[in-house]
Amino acid sequence: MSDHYEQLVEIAQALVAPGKGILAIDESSGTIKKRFDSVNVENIEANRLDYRSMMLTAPGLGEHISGAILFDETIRQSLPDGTPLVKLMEQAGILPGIKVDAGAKPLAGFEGEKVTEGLDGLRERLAEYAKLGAKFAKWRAVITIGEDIPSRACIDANAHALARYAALCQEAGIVPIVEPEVLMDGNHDLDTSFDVTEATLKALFAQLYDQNVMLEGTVLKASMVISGSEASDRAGVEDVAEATVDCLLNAVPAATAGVVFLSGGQGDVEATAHLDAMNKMGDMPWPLSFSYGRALQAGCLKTWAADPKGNREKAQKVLLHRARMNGLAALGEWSEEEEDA
Ligand code: 5MM
Repeated sequence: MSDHYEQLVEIAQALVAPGKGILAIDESSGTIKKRFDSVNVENIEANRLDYRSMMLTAPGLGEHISGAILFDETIRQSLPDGTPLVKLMEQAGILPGIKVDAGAKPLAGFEGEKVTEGLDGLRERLAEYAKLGAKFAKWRAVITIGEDIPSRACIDANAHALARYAALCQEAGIVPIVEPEVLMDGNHDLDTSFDVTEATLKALFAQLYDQNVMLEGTVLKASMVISGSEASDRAGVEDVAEATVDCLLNAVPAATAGVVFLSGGQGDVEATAHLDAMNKMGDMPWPLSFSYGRALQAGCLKTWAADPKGNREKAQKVLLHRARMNGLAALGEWSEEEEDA
C-alpha cells in the first residue's frame, strides 16, 4: 500500500469530480508544431506560452476542468508578470498535471508497432515535477490496429511500462493517468476495436495488479470502442457508447478511481455526444469523464490563431463552451439544444 494513500485517492477523485474533466495540453514539440502549422502560427516558445496561458486563464475554466496536463516546457513557464502557470492554475482550482513519457518509439522486431519509452531516470524526474507542483502525471502507450497487429508482445511491453510508470508515480505522491490508446486509424470495424481494446485493458490491469499499483489512486485514460476512421460503415453514437461501456465493464476493476476518454481524432461534438450517451446509460462502477486534447482545443486554436491579441477573449469563450458541454456530458446531461444555445 502506498505511503501516500489518502493524498492519491483525494487527487484522483478530484480529477473525476462530477461534471468535471481534464484539459490535455501536453503536446510535445513535434505535435504542437503540427497544430500551429495547421493555423499558420510560428512554433516558438513565446507563442506556445501565449496560446496555453490564454486557455489556462479563461475565466471560470475550473468549473468544468479539474486538471490540465502540461508538457515539460509549460510546467516551468510564467506569465510576463512573473506568475508561474502552476500558481495560476492552483488559483483557478485546476490541478497541474505533467506528461512524463518520452514518446512512442518503434518496437524492435515488430514492424508497424510502438512501445513508449521514458522509464530511465523517471523516479528523479517525478521528484522534480512534484516540487514544481505536479499532482498527477500521464503516460501514453499507442496500440495500432492493422494486418496481424497488435501483437501480444506489443500489448504486453506497453502494459508493463505503464505499470512501472504508475508505481513510480504513486511512490512520489503523484496520481498516474494510464493511457493505452488504441488508435482509430484504419478501416477496422467496431468488433475489432472492441477485441483489441479489451485485450489491451486486461493486460494493463493484470500488470497494474502485479506491480502493486493502487487502483483507487489511478485514473484510466481510455480510447473509445469506435470504428476505424476509414471504415466504410462506421458505427453510430449509441453503438459506440454501448460497446465502450461493455468493454470497460469486462476489463476495468471497479476500484479504479475513474475513466477519462481521449478524443483520438473524433470531431469535438462527436466526442461530447459519445461521452453523454455513455453517461445516460445509468450508474457505472466508476465516473466516466473526458481528457480531451483536440476535441477541446480545435475551435479555440482556430479562433485564437486568426488574431492572437484581438481574439483572446473570443477564443477563451470557445474553449469554455466546449468545456461546459463536456462537463454536461460527464453527467449525462448534454443535449443538442445546450450545444446550440
Ligand atoms: C494533447 O496531445 C497529447 C500529446 O501528444 P504527443 O505526445 O503525441 O505530442 C496526447 O497524448 C493527448 O493527451 C491524448 O492523445 C488525448 O488527446 P486527443 O487529442 O486524442 O483527445
